[in-house]
Amino acid sequence: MRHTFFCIDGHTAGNPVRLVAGGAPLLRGNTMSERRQDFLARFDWIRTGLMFEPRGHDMMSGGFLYPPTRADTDAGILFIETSGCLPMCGHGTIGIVTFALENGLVTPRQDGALDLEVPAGQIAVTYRREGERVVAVKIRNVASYLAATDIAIDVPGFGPLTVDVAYGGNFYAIIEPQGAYRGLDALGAAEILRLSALVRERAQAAYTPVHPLDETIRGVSHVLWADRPKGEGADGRNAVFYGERAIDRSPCGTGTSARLAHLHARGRLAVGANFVHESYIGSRFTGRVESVTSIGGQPAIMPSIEGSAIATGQNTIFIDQADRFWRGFQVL
Ligand code: PYC
Repeated sequence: MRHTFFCIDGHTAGNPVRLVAGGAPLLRGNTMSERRQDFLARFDWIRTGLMFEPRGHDMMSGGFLYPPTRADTDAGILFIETSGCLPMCGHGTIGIVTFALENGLVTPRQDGALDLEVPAGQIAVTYRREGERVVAVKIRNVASYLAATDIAIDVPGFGPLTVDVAYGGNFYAIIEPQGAYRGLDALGAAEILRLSALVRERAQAAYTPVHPLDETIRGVSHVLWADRPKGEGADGRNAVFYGERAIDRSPCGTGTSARLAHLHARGRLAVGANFVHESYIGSRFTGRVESVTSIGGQPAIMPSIEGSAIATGQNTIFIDQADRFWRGFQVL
């Protein structure tokens, strides 16, 4: 049996986005969170087939557009990635919205704005066009909060670290420069990849976060190495580790949201202040604490992230069960 998927490939600030514009399975569920569970139970082979080698790679990431489940939204997004189906993905949303609008795959109820459902909740998007191109996408993300502070972990061969855990659509272990961690350039990509898996495992063993409103969102899935800014006009820099071997090439939308919540809760970022966040490769998102709120009784913020994406081509992909590697594989 050969399945065909029509994709628009591209990147947001350097990180890949594969919008699967044709071939999405019909899903059961009254919310995108329920549809996510249904997809994971019945169609995870589509994710692994499209994200893993040989059709994808360690950083591959993307998603599907679905009809909305509510009358007051325009569409739903289901994210797929090497590590699973994320509750929310910022760089993915910027790419999917850009490619969908540029190709007429979604018709906004109001020009310049989209209300979208994602598994983590509802997000509001505004965008700017120049001719045929969408040149900027701003996401008002889900409520984000600092979940735990000062978790002491020991990383063998590296030393002790103190990490905080914050939520911005996924749960992040956040490490600021300290002790043996002297900054991203001193650490380097190979060490970030090697150490992050250990940090995630140890942070997760010490503290397993669970979202107060959706218990399917649980666990430290990402690691954010925070650093001082490098380029002119930036406020901070980061490297986000996800999956088993990926450093986000973008500044990471949910990571930036978690970092904004972290800095705000620590009294280091005011409501209304912009925070220009650089990625490991120097690309940028502009984040902002839009307002304060609470979630499950704990203080939270409403963050926004703005960035842009570029389509690199159309890609018709076969998953053919005659192929020994039809489900994809990872080399770990
Ligand atoms: O932009 O939210 C994001 C993201 C999550 C994992 C990779 N990018």
